[in-house]
Amino acid sequence: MRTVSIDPITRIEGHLRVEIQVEDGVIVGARCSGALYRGLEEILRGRHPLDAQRITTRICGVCPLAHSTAASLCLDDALGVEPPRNGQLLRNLIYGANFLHNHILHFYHLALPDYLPARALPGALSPGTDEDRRFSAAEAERLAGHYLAALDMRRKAQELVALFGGKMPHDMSIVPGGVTHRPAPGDVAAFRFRLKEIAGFIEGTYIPDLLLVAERYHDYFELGKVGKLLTFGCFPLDGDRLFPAGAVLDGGPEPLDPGEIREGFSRSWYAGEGPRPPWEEEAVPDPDKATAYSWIKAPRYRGEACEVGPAARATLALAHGPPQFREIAGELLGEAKATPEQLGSAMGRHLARGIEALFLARAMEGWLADLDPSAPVATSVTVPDEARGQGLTDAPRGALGHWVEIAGGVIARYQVIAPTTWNASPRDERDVPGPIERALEGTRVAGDGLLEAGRIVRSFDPCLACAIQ
Ligand code: NFE
Repeated sequence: MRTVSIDPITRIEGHLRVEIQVEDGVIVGARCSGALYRGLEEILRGRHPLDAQRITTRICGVCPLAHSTAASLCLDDALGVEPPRNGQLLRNLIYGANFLHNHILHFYHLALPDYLPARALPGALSPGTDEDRRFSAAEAERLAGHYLAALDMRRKAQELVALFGGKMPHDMSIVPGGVTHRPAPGDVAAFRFRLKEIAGFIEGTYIPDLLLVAERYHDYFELGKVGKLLTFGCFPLDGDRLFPAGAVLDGGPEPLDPGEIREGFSRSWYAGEGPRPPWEEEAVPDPDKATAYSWIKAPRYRGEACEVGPAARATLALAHGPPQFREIAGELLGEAKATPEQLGSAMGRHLARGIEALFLARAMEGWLADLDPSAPVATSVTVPDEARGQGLTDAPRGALGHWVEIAGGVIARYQVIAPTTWNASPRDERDVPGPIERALEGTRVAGDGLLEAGRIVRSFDPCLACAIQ
C-alpha cells in the first residue's frame, strides 16, 4: 500500500490537504484535512447583531454574497422582518451575479486545467502533465482561448455585483430587511447589458465546452460519487425558492427538516465530540487533540454525510423545480448522454453547474424586468433584546447556514456551517467518512492516484476559507 499526500491541493480556495492510500490500483482510504483556524464565530460574540452581515461577508472573497445573504436571512428571521418584493429581487440579482462568476471561475480556471494538455496554457497556469489528455491540438487551443475569454466574463459578473451591491467583494447593499440601494435607471441598463453578454457566453461558449469535456471524459460520470445529497434551496421570491430545498438519502427526494442538522467534531481539533444542533454547539479549539486530523468539523443531516452543491440543487430542482429548469436540464443531460443519477459524480457536478448557470442567467433577466423603480427596497428593522434566528440558503458550493442567538441586545452566539464544511468534513464519531473522502474511496486509478484524486476533489470546488470558522 502506498500513501500519497497532496498538500496543499492547488486550484481551490484555501489550504486543503488530502491523503490517499492506494493499493492494487484502487484508493482504499482517504483523509481530508483543513489546516487553517480563524475564529470568526468568536469575533462575533458580544457585537451588535447588525454587525453580523458586515463581518461574515469577510469570511470569503469568492462567495462573500453567500454570507451577506445567509446573515441577512438569519437576521430577518431573528428580527421578524421580510424584505419587500423589490428588495428581494435586488438581493437575488446581486447574489445571482456572484453565482455566475463562481461557476465560470470554477469551470475554466480551477477545473479545466485538469483536462488540458501541459502546453495549452502558458507557464505557471499549466497543469504540467500530459497524462490522460484527450483533446486534439485544435480543441486544446480553442479551450485555452476560452480560458482567457472567461477572465473577461468574470470581470463583467463582478461588475454586476458592484452595480447593485456597491462593490465587490463584500457588497454594501444586502442587509436585514432588504437592500440599502435603489439602482438608478442607468445602472439597470448597464446591468442588463452585461448580463446579456454573460448569458450569451454561457450559452455559446461555456455549455459547448462543458459538453466537449463531458463527452471525452464520460467515464468521470461514474467516478467520485457520494450518494447522499442535501440542499437548502436558494433565491426566494413570492413565498417560493427558485431552487427548492430538500435531501436525497436512501430513497427519493424528501423535504428539508432543519431540525435534523447536527455538527460534531470527534476527529477535529476542538475539545469534546458533539454532535450538537447549531444553536447548542460549544467548540473550543484543541490543537493537541490526539484523535483529530482536521480543523473542519463534521456536519451531518439525519446522521448522514451529505454532498452539498450543484448536483444536490439540480437533483431537487428536477423533482420539484420550475418547468424551465427541467427543460434545460433534460436537454443538457440528453446531450451529455448522462442520467439524473449521474449528477452526483465528478463530471456530473460540472454538468450541474453549467445547467444551473444557463437557467439562472435567464431567471435573472426575468427578475431584472420585474424590478419596479419606484417601489421600496427595504423595510425598517428594530433589534430585540432577546431573539434567535436561522438563515438557510444555498451558496454556489452548496448548503450554507447561519444561526444567531441575541441576548441583552448583542450577539451571544453565532454559528456558521458552510458548504465546504459539509463536503470536506472528516470522519465523524461513528467513523463515517466525509463526502469527499467517500467520493475518493474505491476509485480505480492508473498511477499514483494524483490525477484522479485531483479531478475528483476539484469537482466539489472546495473553499477552505468558508469551511472553517
Ligand atoms: Ni468561500 Fe462559499 C460558497 C460558502 S463554500 S466559497 O459557495 O458559504 O464553503
